[in-house]
Amino acid sequence: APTISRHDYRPYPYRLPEVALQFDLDAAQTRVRSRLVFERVGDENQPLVLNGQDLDLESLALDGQALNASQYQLQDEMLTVFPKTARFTLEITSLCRPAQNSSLMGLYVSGDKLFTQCEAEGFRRITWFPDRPDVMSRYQVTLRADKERYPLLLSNGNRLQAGDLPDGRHQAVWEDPHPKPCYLFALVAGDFACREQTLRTRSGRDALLQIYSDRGSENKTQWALDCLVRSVQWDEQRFGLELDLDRFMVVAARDFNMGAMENKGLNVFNSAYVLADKDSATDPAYRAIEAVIGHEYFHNWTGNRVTCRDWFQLSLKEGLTVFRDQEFSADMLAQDLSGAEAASARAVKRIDDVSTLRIAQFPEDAGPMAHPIRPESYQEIGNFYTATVYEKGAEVIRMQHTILGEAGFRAGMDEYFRRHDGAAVTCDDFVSAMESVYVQQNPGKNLDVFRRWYSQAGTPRVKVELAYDAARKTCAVTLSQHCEPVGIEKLQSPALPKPPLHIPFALGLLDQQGRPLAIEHGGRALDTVLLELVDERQTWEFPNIPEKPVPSLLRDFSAPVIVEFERQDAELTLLAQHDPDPYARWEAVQELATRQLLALVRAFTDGGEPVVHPGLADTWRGLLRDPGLSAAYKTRILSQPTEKELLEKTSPMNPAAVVQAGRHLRGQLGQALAPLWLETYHACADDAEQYRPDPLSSGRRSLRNLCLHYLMAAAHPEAQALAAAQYYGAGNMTDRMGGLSALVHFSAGAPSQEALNHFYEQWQQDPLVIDKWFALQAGAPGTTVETVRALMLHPAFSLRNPNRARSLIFQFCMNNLQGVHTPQGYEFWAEQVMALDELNPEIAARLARAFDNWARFAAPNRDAMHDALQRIQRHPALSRNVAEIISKALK
Ligand code: B3K
Ligand code: ZN
Repeated sequence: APTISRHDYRPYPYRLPEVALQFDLDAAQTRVRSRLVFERVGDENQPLVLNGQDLDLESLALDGQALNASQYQLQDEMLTVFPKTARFTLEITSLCRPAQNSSLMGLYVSGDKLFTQCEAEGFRRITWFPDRPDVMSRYQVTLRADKERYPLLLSNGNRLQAGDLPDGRHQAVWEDPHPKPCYLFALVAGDFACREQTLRTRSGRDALLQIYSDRGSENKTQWALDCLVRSVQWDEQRFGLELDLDRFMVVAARDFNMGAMENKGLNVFNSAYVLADKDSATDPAYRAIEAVIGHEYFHNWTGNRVTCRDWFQLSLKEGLTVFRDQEFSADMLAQDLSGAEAASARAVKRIDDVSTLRIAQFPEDAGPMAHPIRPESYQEIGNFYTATVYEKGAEVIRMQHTILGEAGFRAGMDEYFRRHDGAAVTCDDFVSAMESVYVQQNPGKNLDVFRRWYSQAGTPRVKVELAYDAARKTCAVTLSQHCEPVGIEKLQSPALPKPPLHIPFALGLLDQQGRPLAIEHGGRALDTVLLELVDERQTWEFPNIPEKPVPSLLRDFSAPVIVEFERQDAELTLLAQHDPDPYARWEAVQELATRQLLALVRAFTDGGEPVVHPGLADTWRGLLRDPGLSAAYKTRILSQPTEKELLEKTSPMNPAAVVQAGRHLRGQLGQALAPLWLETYHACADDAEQYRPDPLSSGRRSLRNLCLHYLMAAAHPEAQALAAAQYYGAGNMTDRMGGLSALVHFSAGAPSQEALNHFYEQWQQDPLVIDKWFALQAGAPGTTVETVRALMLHPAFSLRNPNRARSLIFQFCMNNLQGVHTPQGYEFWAEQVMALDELNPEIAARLARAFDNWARFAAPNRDAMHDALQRIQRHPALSRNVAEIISKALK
């Protein structure tokens, strides 16, 4: 497949201000008539090139004159016509086949309904069109369909008219007043339940907010609607951004490739991010719904009002919108709190986001798919909806927020909208808007060095050196940065030296008793200073430091980097007890646990004695007892680093030893603190009937489930009975899953199987709950390829439903290290990638990335993974999506 390069961007030679579409909807065959009025921008005689995929062309007319086959070119998914005038009308009639479209891009069938997904390049599966984000048009859309089968016909904007047609058909006409690129187009047809409310926006307009779901699910949409209301209000309060529509619709779809899609005024959601009630959704699912509802709503300004010029700019909208949804979630957690309590509540969200970044993005940035947040090239854009573009992209926005401060960032956002509202722009345009504020704050400086974050891949390392001068009472802090070549950078020879980045590094200093020391910096005395590292190496000297300090580094994870600093466990223990920055305190505990786990990995690899340092249990005990810490925070700080994070730190990678080490430490910590786990378990019990998904009670539920896991890991005599009682007696899904997961993870055999059977019987009608049932088994320690193959034969399994495929196949291949890292595991994975690729290339390509890091494993695993990759590569009919992933992995 051809490689598309960022530098090859050329503006489209035509404007397309008005688009009229008419759909005769039918699952087997849908007829689309489009009427497009083009206006030439540049030189004469420029051919008009339209994209199309899996379409039949029925007719084509230019200014009312039918064109015959000699008057246009139709080849390689491109339709070319040769207009003679500067302004002309093109009328196209084409056919597409939704029922045969298993890719879930374009117009497709889910259950008995019709949905569209157009981002990034799905519109070309609906009709011939300039399928690129810099062509923005006003749409008028007429939908016609059988009235009984499709009683509800939705598209973007406002419904102008609706009425009956002959033969049991009906129609609806929609008009979207806002110009948009075609990737934001949507239509939905079918029978739905609706929950709605009107909301007065800050300028006093009434907007109708609606959540559509399958009939029978309407009792599960109140939370999503509440989240939508809070999203609208939050964007007004924090960013001064108001809803610009009379109605805002969210529709839940059972079959959906990603989380959700921000189509203008008509968001289509994976039902997993809409439906929730206490009996079927866990606390994290409630939080995820809040985040995704917020995310898609916030796109209305960051993405839709101001959109991307081309797909290389994807992080312009995604990084920024992830940052906004992260802040929204943090603000919701800290609602009604102040001071240290609010900071700690926000830190819980920050810790979760940093963990996601480290688990998903750091490995990506070190592997064959490494790319800058603004990629330089791609073969298939669908492969670049990555943790780098989204999560690292959000960190790059967050650094700008950190550097400018809240008020400065807000001023930069205001400037961004002032300059670019209604336009399709670049990442550079965003930084320039922020820079207009930065130069006011820092005369003579600019963000040139900062801009390199957009063009450099890899996770930078920041080395910290500390020199204390007891005589002068000064402390000198030296930071130096380094970033190894990654991915394709390594193939360039000679490897280009990577210039330094602009890294905001937040630092605190504690005395030897753990009390904060005031740091004099920039004429002020502060607990935390923000050092702006812009050179390869810089030193800052702080006066009046009375004793040798203990540094607290990269507070609040102020930059997406790896910190290198040599220090004793005792210093980490001090930070674990006293660091007033809740993120850095958590990080110190993670570092202690990681050191312990790596020592265990070495012991299990070399056959040494697996010794657990008693000091670690003491630290754990102190934290568990600390009355000043919230339950939600305790759950994070007392959780071991994940197997995946640990695996990244072994060389060569040794999954078996990593799994063994994790299990050993969990058992030891479980035993050492058994009475305290038990006491905390009971202390966290709530009246389950009073369920609310609020931060405090969900924090208690999460800590209670953590206690149960440690008790099970310790094989505590009461644990099994507690788990069973919790499972069978649960009053909400969080408690129920906690009990079931404890049984399935730690008690092989009858109790676990009985509970699983019971669970299936109870919940078989609810697909989202059955997804959890598959996922739990796919991730369980005893699960092998045989187990998974048997589960695939279960009548409830289907490869066609992405949620189901993710719950079983992805969960096993990507998260069950013990189960998958065998020759049979790799073979199974290759088989499933190829099977999925025939149905849904986008989903297949995600699974194809499971062993991106194969080259870092030891010999037998590495060779077997390599064989499996080659097997996929030899497959005769790979999609462009999977072909790109596999060829990069094998380079
Ligand atoms: N913008 C969508 C991405 C969908 C792309 C799928 N190929 C989801 C989101 O980030 O909000
Ligand atoms: Zn998004």
